Amino acid sequence: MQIVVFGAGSLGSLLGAVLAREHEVTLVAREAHADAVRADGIRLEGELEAVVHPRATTDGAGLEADLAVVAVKAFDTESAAKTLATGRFDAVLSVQNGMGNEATLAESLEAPVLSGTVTYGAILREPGFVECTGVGEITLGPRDGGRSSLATAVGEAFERAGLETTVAEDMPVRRWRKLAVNAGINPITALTATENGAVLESPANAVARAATRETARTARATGVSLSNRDALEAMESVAAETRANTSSMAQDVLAGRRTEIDSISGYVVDRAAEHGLEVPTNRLLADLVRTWEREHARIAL
Ligand code: KPL
Repeated sequence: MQIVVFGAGSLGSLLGAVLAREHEVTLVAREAHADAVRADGIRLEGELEAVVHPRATTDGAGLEADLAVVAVKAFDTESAAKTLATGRFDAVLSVQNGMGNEATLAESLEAPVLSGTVTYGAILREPGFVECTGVGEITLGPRDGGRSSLATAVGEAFERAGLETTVAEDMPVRRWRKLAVNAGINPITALTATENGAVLESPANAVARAATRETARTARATGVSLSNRDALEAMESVAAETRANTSSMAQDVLAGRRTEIDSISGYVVDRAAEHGLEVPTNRLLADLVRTWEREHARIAL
């Protein structure tokens, strides 16, 4: 299968490297990373090991492939969608954090947009070098739920490359469950510069649980059946399984980069407001991370 991976940060580079063991992969990456990949390939270390030689480019315009995997930060989705629209793909799969990305992609693209969640851990250590900090699972399917032969074909292609993949018919609830996990773990670990396991300990645990419960309540208000217990179990089991990992938002803060707070806690606040719900913990966490961004993030907001 020909696959373009759009956005070669930590997760995109990990997926691109693993997929390149079996498929013809092109990475759309920043200049230093693309140069390193063209010169020496990608070195994958940690829980998965390989050296692979995918194509790499900084210019995502006009590309054609069977599949585009979108792994850009949530706030870059709109511009990625415009660039992707200049190319041709049979399917597009978003593996991004946060909510609303698939809808943004679908507005600009004719190809069917699949939704994905990923629990693999990754850190891009330097251009051309990505560490797998945890083998997890990819779940993918049609963004509105149900079956599709396209999702099955993508799932099989991922499995052939050695990625643990489940094809699901209930992506809306899975996306909200992932959002509840991210709302519980990401802002707290970013604000306190701790690893994921910190949210299992007092006093952070009570805050993480409150943010997770509020997210589940908001999901139910939008018509998605996610119980508090299901969301809390998911948040705490991911935190336990990835105890020693640095969340993507904590990585962003440590690197002085803009975070995905708007599409995680900010998304919960906005959807809750539409349904007349108060979500004070998500509101506070969003406000604090945005305060950090205004003072420290190196890019213009
Ligand atoms: O998705 C994640 C992230 O870091 O963004 C979690 C689930 C928290 C794993 O680190």
